[in-house]
Amino acid sequence: MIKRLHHVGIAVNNLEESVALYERILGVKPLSVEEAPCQMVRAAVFKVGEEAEIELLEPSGPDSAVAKFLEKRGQGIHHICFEVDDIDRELKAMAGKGVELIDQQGRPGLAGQIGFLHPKTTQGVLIELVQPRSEGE
Ligand code: CMX
Repeated sequence: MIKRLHHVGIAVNNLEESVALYERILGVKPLSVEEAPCQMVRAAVFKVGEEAEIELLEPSGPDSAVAKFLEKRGQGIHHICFEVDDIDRELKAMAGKGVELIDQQGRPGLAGQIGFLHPKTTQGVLIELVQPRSEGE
């Protein structure tokens, strides 16, 4: 089951500059700034109200998905992410609905177990699903 919009991922060239901009826009400091080697990014996460987050993503290597995106399209919205209760079940369900999967199964990501749907079958929008880590994980 899809539970809510979890976050919007934004590709940026310079994390420090973008963090300063979003601090001014949102009026809060980021919850975290961290390396995610598995995704080849440095990421800053801001809470937006009670429900959703903004994830600023700076590539940490030239061959990363975010580096390729920046090269082709420049800075901007990179993906949207929905929270699900069971990542493997939801990925399977999406495949059953004819949506092409990038990840056949959940894998570790910034926010928990994640999986991506291919933008070519979602009208040009990269969609991530996340099953957040449970407390203490
Ligand atoms: N949103 C929409 N379309 C995108 C896209 C994005 N974020 N990234 C790439 N595309 C499009 C490209 O524009 C291109 O379209 P055209 O064929 O019409 O030109 C097509 O997808 C292929 O793009 P590409 O540059 O050749 O890139 P790849 O095929 O090598 O990879 C993708 C594209 C989406 C499969 C790859 O970026 C991927 O696997 N993404 C998932 C992982 C990811 O993005 N990780 C970073 C996020 C980190 C995090 O949040 O934790």
